Amino acid sequence: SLNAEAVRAASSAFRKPPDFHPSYGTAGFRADADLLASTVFRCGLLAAARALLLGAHTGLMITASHNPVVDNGVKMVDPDGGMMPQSFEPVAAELANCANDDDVVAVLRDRVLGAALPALAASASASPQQPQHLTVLVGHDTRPSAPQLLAAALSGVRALGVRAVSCGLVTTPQLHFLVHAANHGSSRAADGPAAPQLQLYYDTLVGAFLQLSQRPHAEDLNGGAGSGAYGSGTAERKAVVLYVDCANGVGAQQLGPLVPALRGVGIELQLRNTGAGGGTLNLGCGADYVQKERMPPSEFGDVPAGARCCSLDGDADRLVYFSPLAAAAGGGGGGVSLLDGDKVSMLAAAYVRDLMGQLPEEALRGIRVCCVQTAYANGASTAYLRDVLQLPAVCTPTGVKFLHEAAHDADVGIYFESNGHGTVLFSQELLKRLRAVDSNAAAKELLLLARVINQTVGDAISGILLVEHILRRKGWGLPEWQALYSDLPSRQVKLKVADRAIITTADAERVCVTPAGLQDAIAHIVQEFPQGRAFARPSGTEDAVRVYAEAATQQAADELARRVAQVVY
Ligand code: 16G
Ligand code: ZN
Repeated sequence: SLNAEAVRAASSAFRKPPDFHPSYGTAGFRADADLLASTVFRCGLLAAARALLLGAHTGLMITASHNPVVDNGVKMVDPDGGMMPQSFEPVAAELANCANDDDVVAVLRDRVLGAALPALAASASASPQQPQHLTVLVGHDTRPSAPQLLAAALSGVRALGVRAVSCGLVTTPQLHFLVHAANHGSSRAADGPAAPQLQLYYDTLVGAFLQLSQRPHAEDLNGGAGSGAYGSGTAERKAVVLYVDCANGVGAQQLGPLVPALRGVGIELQLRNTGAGGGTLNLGCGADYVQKERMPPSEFGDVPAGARCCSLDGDADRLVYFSPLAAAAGGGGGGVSLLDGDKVSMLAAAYVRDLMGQLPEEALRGIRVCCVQTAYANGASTAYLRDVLQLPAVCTPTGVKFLHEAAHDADVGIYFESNGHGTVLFSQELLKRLRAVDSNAAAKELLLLARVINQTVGDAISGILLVEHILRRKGWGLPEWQALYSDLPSRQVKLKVADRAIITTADAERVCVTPAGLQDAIAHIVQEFPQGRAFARPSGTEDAVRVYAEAATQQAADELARRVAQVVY
């Protein structure tokens, strides 16, 4: 069982800074990279322990996503490619906070492995993955602190006698995909994930996308009126140029294989902020910057107004589209016309709904389509969903783990946060039904879409393929997509407060429960603003309280945010 001596010895090389008290935030541990070696080492132990407990391969991703380059972080990936269950987070935090090596051993033995290890050993021969075949896959982004933290992660995994494999530089969604693939083996994965199988990732996503590109419009095939615009093959289509802001992150390299593949079907990717130009990760670029600042990123100075552009974050799990606006007379920055996660979500929802409408009734019986949003979803998108698409909507707290879980409850679960993180999940039951009627063109298209769309976690690369496919099918550019609905003007404010924990919320963060009286005060202000909506919530990633407000005009939204911030403060 647990080799306490080996764990203690390995642990002694990764001391926790005495004043550092890591907490498991919305998406794992995140902090200044210099503080994190012990945390990442212990996450290595934990990922290995979970592999032993579950008898399956697990993963670790070293990244701090859209945060500054000096930060880093670590996320745990479970055998199904999803995130570690929330019930395990307190134990992870406890392990990360141990003051010394003996405590690390004790928490690992008593709180993590517990009585399960002997039981597991007894059943090992019946288990599909014997302990010696278990692997923890470790990936990282482009941060300079990655090599040192990678070494800590590998050391943690190996201290429990589990094999550790570095997947090298990968996007977060690629790592999730690889872990899933390792466990849900194609023949290539059968011998264990010794060589990371990124090729499988590209074959799945891009392969399905290319098949979709070559197919005529489903409506045409099913005998509908159709526009005929796509029925005549790909040859005479005019090439689309898509400028991609890679945030000087890992997406730049990982988008590489897409460039020739997409060129072949008339989509020309122009990669910017690839890191080659000397730019800094997430600085003045990336999805978070574009979405929050509403400005074109660096290296976009020569991109014409109205051009089709998109922006990834540092680990390529977020995607927003935008197009630069013409600069104001006098040379002021022109801002952008933004198509955020809500717009991606509604585009996907509208399209999925169309296709579902073309399925035979027996495929649809009892099948549920649902859109998952957070309080940040623009009110106009929620109204569009309800009034135009007439699809059920669910609101969850901020954080992918909540949206993902809710989306899993439906047969098609469409979830995106406004900040661009999200995906579309298809249930096994629906896939089975679709396969049974796959002479139906819409069914075939949905089956291919389920392969284009990363089923484990939101994925910017997969998102680009999804959006480009739908736009092509509809014959739309960004203006037509933007015109699905008009966003209500909104404003976000970040407040530094003494203790953000005094604010607690309910109803998916839309209502403040404490401090007493705050919600009444907010509600009182909101009612003064036509189409007004506002909420305050403690950040899950920073020591701050965030205020969101939307209203009929930008001026009103700004004013509403200011007034709400005042009562929070
Ligand atoms: C993290 C979350 C993101 C969420 C954001 C909120 C994941 C993978 N990422 O980036 O979903 O929107 O935190 O940050 O879950 P906040 O709590 O500071 O507003
Ligand atoms: Zn990210």
